[in-house]
Amino acid sequence: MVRRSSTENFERIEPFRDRLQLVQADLLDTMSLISLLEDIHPREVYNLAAQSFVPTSWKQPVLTAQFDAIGVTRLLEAIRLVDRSIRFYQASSSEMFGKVREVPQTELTPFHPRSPYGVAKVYAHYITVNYRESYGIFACSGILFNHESPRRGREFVTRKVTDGVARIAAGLANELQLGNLEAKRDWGFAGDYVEAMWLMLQQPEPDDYVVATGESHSVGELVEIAFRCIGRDWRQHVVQDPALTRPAEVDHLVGDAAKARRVLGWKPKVGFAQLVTMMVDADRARYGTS
Ligand code: F7E
Repeated sequence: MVRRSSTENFERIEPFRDRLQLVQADLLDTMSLISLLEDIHPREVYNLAAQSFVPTSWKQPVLTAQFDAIGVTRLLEAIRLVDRSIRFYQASSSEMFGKVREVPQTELTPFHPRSPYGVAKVYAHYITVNYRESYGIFACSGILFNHESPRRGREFVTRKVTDGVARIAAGLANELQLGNLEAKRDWGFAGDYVEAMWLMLQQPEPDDYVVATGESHSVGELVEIAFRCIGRDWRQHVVQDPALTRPAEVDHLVGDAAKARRVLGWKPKVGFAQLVTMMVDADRARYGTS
């Protein structure tokens, strides 16, 4: 499902466009969701739609809530009205843990979101749980820690770094501006995480799961590994820009995916250094310098 736009923005799904049927509807328009479910009759719905860039959520907090929080209620209402047997996956986020109450974070760790994005995702998580408990809908909330790949948007830190490194290697830039280098994240490979999403909807009972690698690294470590891939010292190129720091930061996230491992039989296959290298290689290939 995609939103209508006068200019298409399908770059990241281009390689498999011929295997997809794209249909139009909008999370801001309940009737469009109802019509779509009636037309398609899906067995499973994966809600990955969101205003997902955390800094923008301070600039557009109401729109973020409309998409990321109320939009989920609209979709669940559409499922309730059209066909309660549709299985539903909600893309919940480790940003819900925010100022963490315990390390590592599990399905039972209390939430303390630090951005309008995180707050909206907490609402979306609980409305998913509530439609499961109220109407018996097979609704699952996957609490996914940061997941990355060469298809990641260039504004997120992993891709910003790997794209920046590839541009420097190609002689197109000399400097990379970043914000907080101390923040730590549990970064995994998106391909592994999508498998966990699918597994959640194949179980006999709906439930909520943390999906994470259990390892955390700082933005500084990410930068160091990425620059090492092109044989450069990051200190010669990285400039810190205070404008890129956030009004309230999430300092340290690390997840415990023991439940996903036990119940779903899931475990990540791609490690952190391998992920960064994969992303640098893909960006270097784009600039023709690999
Ligand atoms: O920031 C720091 C920044 O924007 C990661 C989304 O998919 O994962 C993502 O949220 C860290 C933060 O992702 C820059 O301050 C330093 O501490 O890549 P990010 P995120 O905010 O963790 C979660 C699970 C989601 O659900 C979200 O939708 O990196 N950082 N310097 C920077 N971040 C950015 N973007 N740009 C910098 O220049």
